[in-house]
Amino acid sequence: MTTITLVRGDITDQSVDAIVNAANSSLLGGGGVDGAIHRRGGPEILEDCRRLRASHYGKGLPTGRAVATTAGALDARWVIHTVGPVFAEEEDRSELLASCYRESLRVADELDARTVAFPAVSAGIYGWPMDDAARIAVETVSAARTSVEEVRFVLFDEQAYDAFTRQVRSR
Ligand code: AR6
Repeated sequence: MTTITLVRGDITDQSVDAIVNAANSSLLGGGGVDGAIHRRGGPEILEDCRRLRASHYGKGLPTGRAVATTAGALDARWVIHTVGPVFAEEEDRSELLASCYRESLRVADELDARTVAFPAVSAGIYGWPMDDAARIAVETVSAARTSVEEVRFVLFDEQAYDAFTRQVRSR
């Protein structure tokens, strides 16, 4: 059984086995949670990302996939980078967003990670409406077959925290 916990705060403050990053396919960093993770985790994370690009992801990590690197100076063993879809009115990309959670948990299982912190993937710069992002996140994690014992959603602001709380309560 995986326990879902909700925390309001900064994901880079978390002490867990793996911290999930809402990255982009370049794996070379960006703004939002990605920027915060690289700033706080230090240059080792970017070095690992560069190595992964060179060895496997020259064309970029595809949307919906996930890959692990060191967590550098963060209080975690790994950062799992996943690439969320950009929200689009004209196309339903929910399955790609669900895939981010499933793939991140699959990578976590490969690493034997037992505690995993997730941000609200795609719900910032990528524009996904928070309520729907929260629904997909909670539904997908609840349905996942994984050995991860705790999935901790770390929500940066009250709106995100409230959206995730409603989803967890309605289950
Ligand atoms: N801890 C927890 N949540 C955070 C933090 C933090 N330190 N900082 C922001 N959030 P975003 P995306 C929240 O934009 O939408 C980057 O440039 C934020 O409030 O980080 O998947 C990447 O390189 C929001 O609720 O990720 C990509 O290019 C959620 O995390 C692009 O942004 C996700 O917001 C990815 O966009």
